[in-house]
Amino acid sequence: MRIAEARVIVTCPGRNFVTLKIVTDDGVTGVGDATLNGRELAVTAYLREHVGPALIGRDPARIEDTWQYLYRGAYWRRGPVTMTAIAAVDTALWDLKGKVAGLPVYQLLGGRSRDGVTVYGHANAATVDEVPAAVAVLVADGYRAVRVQCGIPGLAKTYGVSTTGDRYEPADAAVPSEESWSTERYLAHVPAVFARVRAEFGPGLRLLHDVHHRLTPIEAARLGRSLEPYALTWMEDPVPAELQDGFRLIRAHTTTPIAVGEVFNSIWDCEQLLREQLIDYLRCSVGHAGGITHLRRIFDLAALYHVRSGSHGATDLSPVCLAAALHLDLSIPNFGLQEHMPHTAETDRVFPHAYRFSAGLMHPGDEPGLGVDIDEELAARYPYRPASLPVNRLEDGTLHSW
Ligand code: GCO
Ligand code: MG
Repeated sequence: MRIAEARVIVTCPGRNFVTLKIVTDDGVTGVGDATLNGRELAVTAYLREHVGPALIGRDPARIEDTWQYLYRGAYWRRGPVTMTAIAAVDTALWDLKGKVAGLPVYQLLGGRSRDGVTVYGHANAATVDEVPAAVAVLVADGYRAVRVQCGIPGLAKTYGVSTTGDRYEPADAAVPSEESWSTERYLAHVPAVFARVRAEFGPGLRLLHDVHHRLTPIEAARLGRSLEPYALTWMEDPVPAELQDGFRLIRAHTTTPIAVGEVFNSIWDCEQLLREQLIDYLRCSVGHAGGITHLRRIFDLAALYHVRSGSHGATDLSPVCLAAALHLDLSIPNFGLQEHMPHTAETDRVFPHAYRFSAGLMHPGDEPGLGVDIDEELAARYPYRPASLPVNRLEDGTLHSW
């Protein structure tokens, strides 16, 4: 069996997705997610122009060899565009291998280590008074873990909180829209949000919060300490993670667990944070961190340091990525939590899938391969629409991390 075609499909059923479909000369197919939010066409071109032609005629069974071929073969290593493209190929080859073997991918990865994958949902509200109702909706749906984001008094827009009442989808304009930020207003506000949620929902519910890379290490240390009474499962991306030594400072001051990694794309981005035990959960995704092959390697390294997985699962990762994540989550020993932001009905129709949610847990299903596909005819009805992520400025106009 040989690879005969590597087709890149771009579609926008409400938001943009890039999907790679690998087809063999026997007609077997495999799919991989190649979506990089706000930079979709860069990965599309990388796949169409550089990766696709090199795949034709290769043996699809050689997943590891193909990974090494694309990683070492480019000479230019790492980076989100390259690693998302490699991830798409890798994911598609695992899907294909599962179909050839007649087994779901989690069986190829060693079988299941748990009954289901615990996922967390998003509760977003404009004001503290509206937070309990937003959390209650998720609890009623069966979620056992909830991420809470709340509007900040004095700021027009806040990360994670929709201003239209619709689902939160940050890539909202072709040219980046602008948001504003105040660390002072934020730090003064967040503890009250969690005080309220804990008081209303008691100790059993797992609570999470995403800082979205906006603080300095000492500010993050203060936030972590102020949240200790509310026993969060994690405080996510407290600081931009380029300066990894900075996490020592946060760690020295707080026992609030830390989750990092949704913008990481390689094991080398994680290595110091893991080796020095500076974090508790690793948020790398199948789609952005080199596929199932590389992410499993990353999670194996994490396991040595008591770090658990907490994979990114926002709506900009397609149902193909979510399916792949669930197979990995089900199989690895050091699974922690999986993010789950349900896709729109339009997206679910474009990507028919076997995975399911029940009582706070997800399961990838038992279809051979990943159990997800793309309906190409339907996908063609939703043409690509340019959409960028926002930028963020302090109240005096200084550009800040978004
Ligand atoms: C999360 C993330 C997302 C990102 C988005 C960017 O924790 O789910 O922070 O909300 O902002 O995926 O593309
Ligand atoms: Mg995040």
